[in-house]
Amino acid sequence: MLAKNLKIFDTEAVQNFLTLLSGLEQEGGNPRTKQIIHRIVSDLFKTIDDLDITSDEYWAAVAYLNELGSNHEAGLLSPGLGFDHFLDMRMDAADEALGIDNPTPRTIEGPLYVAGAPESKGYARMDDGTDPNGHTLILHGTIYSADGQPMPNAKVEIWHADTRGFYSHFDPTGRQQPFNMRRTIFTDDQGQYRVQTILPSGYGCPPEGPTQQLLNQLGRHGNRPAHIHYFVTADGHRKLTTQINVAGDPYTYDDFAYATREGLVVDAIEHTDEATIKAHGVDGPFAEMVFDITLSPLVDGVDNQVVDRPRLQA
Ligand code: MBD
Ligand code: FE
Repeated sequence: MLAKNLKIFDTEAVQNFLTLLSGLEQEGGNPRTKQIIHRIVSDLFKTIDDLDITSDEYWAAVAYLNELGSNHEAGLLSPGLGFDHFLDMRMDAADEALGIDNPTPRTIEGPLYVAGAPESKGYARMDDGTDPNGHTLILHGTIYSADGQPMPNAKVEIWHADTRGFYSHFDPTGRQQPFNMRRTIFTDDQGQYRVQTILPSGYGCPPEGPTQQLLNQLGRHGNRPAHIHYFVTADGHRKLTTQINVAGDPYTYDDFAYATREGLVVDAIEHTDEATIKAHGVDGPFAEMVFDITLSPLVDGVDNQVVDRPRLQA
């Protein structure tokens, strides 16, 4: 056991060591990487010093990172520790500084998008009809340009979970077909999109996984409210990444991923009368959600906030 209050961070030896290990005195490599590594390793050395992190604690953390990676949960711990929402807060602040309004707020993408979903015009059926607890949902809306005009041919990508909270391609039971409840709809001549699907359930982190293990240490749960993800892409506008929450879910305002925002909580209206059921071409009582979206314009002709991250391409 080392003596308490032993502080070496500010010594010349440690500061020189940080410069050395970050490659700052080497010719080759990437300057940006050197800058970031120097800062992060410095902050962690300082944390070890300040909090008297023990060797046992340090090596537990190394084992934890290995487990996080081998379980493919780095992208799950990230929103759980608020990094995804923090990046949104920074984009919001950048917009505010530029005087840019986002009538439809952005919110986090999450780790479960898959590129390559089936495409259609105006309308799509999203679910394959096999979820035994599925309650029919009709979800529709209009995409508006920044100046308030309906936008035909906007690309609306929608993805969501089934009634167990599982997503296709990531379903631990392997029960779902590829692209179940993942569709790309191009808006019709009136700028409208419309899908028939089922109401999703909320998501819960894998209970035995490393993300949930850490959340347990923090005294936190790992649940998300029922939600539906969107990417919206259209000419002359910035790509919008957002989600809607189904109103009334117990986790709507207690999301472990901090994605809920004002303007993104949408009522699911129940319809039971025969005429309405017939008019919507469904075979029984159903829920309806309406979500209109207004995009923000390009900044000096470019999308200054588009996010390029590794994504599964199935
Ligand atoms: C999800 O479905 C999700 O959207 C996020 C952000 C994290 C975990 C699961
Ligand atoms: Fe999700």
